[in-house]
Amino acid sequence: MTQQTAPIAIRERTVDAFTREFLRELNFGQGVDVERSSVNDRYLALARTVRHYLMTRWIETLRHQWEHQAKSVAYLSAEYLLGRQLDNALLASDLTDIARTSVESLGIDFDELRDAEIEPGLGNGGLGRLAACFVDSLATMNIPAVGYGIRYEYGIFEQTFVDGWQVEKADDWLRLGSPWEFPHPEAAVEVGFGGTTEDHEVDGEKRRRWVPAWNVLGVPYNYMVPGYENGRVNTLRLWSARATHAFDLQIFNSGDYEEAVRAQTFAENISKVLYPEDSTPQGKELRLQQQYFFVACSLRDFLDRVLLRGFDLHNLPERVTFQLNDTHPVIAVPELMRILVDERGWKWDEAWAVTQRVFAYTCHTLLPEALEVWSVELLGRLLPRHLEIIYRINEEFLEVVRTRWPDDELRLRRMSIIAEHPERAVRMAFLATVAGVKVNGVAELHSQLLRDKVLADFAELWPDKFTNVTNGITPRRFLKLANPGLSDLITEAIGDGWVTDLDRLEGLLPLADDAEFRRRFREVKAANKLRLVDMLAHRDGSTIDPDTMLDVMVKRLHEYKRQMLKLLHVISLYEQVTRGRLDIADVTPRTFAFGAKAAPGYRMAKQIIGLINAVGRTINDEPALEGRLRIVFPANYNVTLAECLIPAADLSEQISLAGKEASGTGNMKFMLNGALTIGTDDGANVEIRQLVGDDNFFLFGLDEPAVEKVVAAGYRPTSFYESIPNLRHALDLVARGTFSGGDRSVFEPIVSNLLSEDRFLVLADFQAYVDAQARVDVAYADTEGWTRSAVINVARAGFFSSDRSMRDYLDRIWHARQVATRP
Ligand code: B1N
Repeated sequence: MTQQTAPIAIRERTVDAFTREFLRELNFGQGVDVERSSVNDRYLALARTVRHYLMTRWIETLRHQWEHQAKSVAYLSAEYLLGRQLDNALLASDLTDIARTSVESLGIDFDELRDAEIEPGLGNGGLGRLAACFVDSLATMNIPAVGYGIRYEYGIFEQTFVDGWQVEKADDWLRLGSPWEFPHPEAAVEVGFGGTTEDHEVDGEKRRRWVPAWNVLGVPYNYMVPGYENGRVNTLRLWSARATHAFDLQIFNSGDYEEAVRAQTFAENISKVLYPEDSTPQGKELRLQQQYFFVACSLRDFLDRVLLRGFDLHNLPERVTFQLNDTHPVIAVPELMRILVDERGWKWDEAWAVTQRVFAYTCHTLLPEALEVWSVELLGRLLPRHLEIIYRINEEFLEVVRTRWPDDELRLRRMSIIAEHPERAVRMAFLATVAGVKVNGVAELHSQLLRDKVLADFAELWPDKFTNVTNGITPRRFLKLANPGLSDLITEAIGDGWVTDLDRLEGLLPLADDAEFRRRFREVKAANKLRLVDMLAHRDGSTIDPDTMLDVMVKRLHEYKRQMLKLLHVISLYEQVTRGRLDIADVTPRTFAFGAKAAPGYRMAKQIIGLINAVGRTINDEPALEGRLRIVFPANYNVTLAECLIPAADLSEQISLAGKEASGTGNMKFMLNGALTIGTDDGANVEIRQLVGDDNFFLFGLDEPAVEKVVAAGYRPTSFYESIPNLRHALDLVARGTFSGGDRSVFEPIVSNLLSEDRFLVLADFQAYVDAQARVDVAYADTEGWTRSAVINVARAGFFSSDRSMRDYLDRIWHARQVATRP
């Protein structure tokens, strides 16, 4: 290669220079002048202008990474729930003020441009948002890292309500153009599917190889991941599927035009749409295609890069850790084996020794139905060579088990990577555990339960393999961007170091006792509520009263998260007031906010959404409750809405059944923004409570051992129905059709489920929850005491920075080092 030239100089950071660049983008990029430009023209021009400022840094980062060949982290994730990019790019490059002044000097409304951005919703919920927080932290901490994933053409569906029922609309997020991506068709890679395996000879040696039946092209799209004011820009590389030309032509030449088009459609379907299942993946063929597609592209991409430098792949563990974000990318394990053994002719043991040292696995669940398995039939059809490799990995693994525990057939069957019932299937979590250097859970309790229950046999075999890394959230997006009022107040009090060193929030602790600080803290909260009122009015036409307590439950709809528990509490209040058993004057005025998408095929979840909206219609129309109790359920909860809703919240609902929520990350976002939590001893709630203390957290409900006991003893929900009158009255109201125009059948499945099975012990925890809500009311009535607790929550939230999570991954799993971009 010839000598490298320096990237063009960083652009002048002045309003004039910015304006020139912006106008140039409008004129030459969009082909319009200012007067005739649409909001979208202006948004695109603004985005591209900001992009230019980051470009030099990006090129420098890449060059530096190339020159130093330091150990990198390759984060493999099927989901990245990024949220809007413009604000974050402006923040990272410290251009917000310049951009605003510039755009406004042209008579353009800056905020209107920010609002024009459609957020890339390439994830379902917590798992995808976590990946987005992690890449932000890695860039901010100067860690050489690349995120790999899928560029879905349609992200998480847009939720609408029709008569209160969820109706999904396709999320065509690319429709107005996407200024943040850089396609690289010239760097496309080919991925095979289907076909057969066979023996062949290379230099007199017998080898196995895979002969795929068809190929698909993976086109990389690069996205900038700017670090916060540190001059570093990492890369997120998302793959888009295309048909290979060779393949098209072959069929086309045979005269079968329709078949050629069909093949094209097949290929492009692979990255067409995100599966909208959170926590409970369906074993769909296309999903496995997606997983293999992005993982094969990513491995090839990474290996090609290091090989260009004449790198010896035997040293791969010194060069990279592939972090597996849940089991979705686990097919990477047999893929790497295939590359090393089949393509490069390595001995099996040699290849396994390397493979075992480059992967690490993060588990995100405890629900048995969420553990991915792929039927042997499907795997064998789609990836026949990979199935053979998995069989061999399993054979050798079971030998290890046999040596350790001779004559323990039961254990062998329990631990086998291949399940035999109800059908032969590959247990991806087991494969990941066998192959990974480390296996981590995402909160202390979760990691403990992984060791003790879900993966207990493996923990007995390899105790040192298991570790914990508690999740985190990026303070850049979830405090600095989302809550400018609180950010400014904090910075005024303790300086701005907290943005990259969140433990500094501890400095706020003494201010919890400072009446003037508390007053200003409340002022910020009140202003955030007004901002929310405004947003909801524009977005959904809904009205809320900013003078009431804002009690929020936002997260995916799942029975284990127990939106029903909160709803029963609301129904019970309504029932007691309208029946005259409770004086409305004694009820703390509250706005109950819900936000939740249900997986389109999850019927019970959709029923619950229908019920929340139905109850909302009834109580919001009830004159006796006017100004006191109200439900709001804005449709299409997403990152953008979270950024407005969370800073306004007073009370954070984290009420999953203990032992079911792996971690939760919404809980951390509320805490960081000064909401108090009502919650069970579950996931990261446990750690939140330890940090803020019992006086500043409303704990209720069964803990995990108690849940186990209740279930083991034969849980009978009816006993609670019978013995708790308020619970009975609330459920009866639903059963009688009060919220469905007298039609009893509409919500019957919810009622009968709660009364017969109630898998997640809603009824068992009802009374404890209601009692805890009474404690909330008492605490809220003491305004100064409440604010004090809220400040303590913020002050103690430093631990939940995703920067800390990254440090833990570095120390416990990756052992990569920070590398300054500029020496
Ligand atoms: O991952 C989050 C945790 O904070 C949550 O507690 C956990 O529920 C969530 C299949 C998942 N676990 N599993 C998924 C997502 C999509 C999918 O197709 C499973 N999401 C979680 C971050 O650790």
